[in-house]
Amino acid sequence: MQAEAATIAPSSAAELIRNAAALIFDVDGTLAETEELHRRAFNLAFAGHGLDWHWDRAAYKDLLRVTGGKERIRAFHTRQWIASPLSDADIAELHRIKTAHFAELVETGCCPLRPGVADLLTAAKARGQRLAIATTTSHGNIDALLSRALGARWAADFDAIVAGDDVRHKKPAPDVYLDILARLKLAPSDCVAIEDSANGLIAASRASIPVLITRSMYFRDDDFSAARVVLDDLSELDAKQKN
Ligand code: XBP
Ligand code: MG
Repeated sequence: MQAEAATIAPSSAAELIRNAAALIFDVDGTLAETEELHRRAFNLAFAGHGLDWHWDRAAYKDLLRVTGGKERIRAFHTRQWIASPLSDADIAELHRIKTAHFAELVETGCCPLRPGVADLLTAAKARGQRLAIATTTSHGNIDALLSRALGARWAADFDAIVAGDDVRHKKPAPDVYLDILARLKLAPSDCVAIEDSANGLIAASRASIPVLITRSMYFRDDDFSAARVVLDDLSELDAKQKN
């Protein structure tokens, strides 16, 4: 039985968001449901590389416990009983090809922002709140997704952006969140992290940042008991603000 979110009801979620000096957004699963595109991009890269690997949704759900695409490929490779040796350089090249496929898939427009995301970004900017991104994915993937969703000048609205390869340890380590706090020169309690996964919740919590969870496709049944609030998506905030 999963414990419910600890402290506040969704009705106070809007207040938690409004009172923060900065909102720190995760990307994959939070801003957009990108993991299906990542999964397709991995499979296209494997096929193009002559590997008979195919990650179906069940396999990918399990592999998503490993954060970082390169680390995920290595974890899968290690589990293969019979596998041709893959060096770190081989994996980096495979991941580069995967990232190119991901950008092509995003460009088709089939991965819009999740409900409530655009409205929250607009409302936060109007309130003078600062915006940041703390993610495991790459700067290239962030740019592909947000250029398509928010236009070419999307980055001008964000005060700090920290991606997976900017830090030594990816989520659930707190590195990306600690880096954001240092760049914003804010205390953790002045911020709210918006996440979708247990790894993201752990990472932000280790940086002492309160977390709002929006349930996503692959992490719906993760344990979010340490979150301040759990929503199905960010459009619930808008509904709460209207009451
Ligand atoms: C989710 C991840 C990433 C993506 C794949 O990142 O763990 O690894 O699954 O992207 P987030 P890469 O912290 O935004 O939820 O292949 O670029 O790693
Ligand atoms: Mg995520």
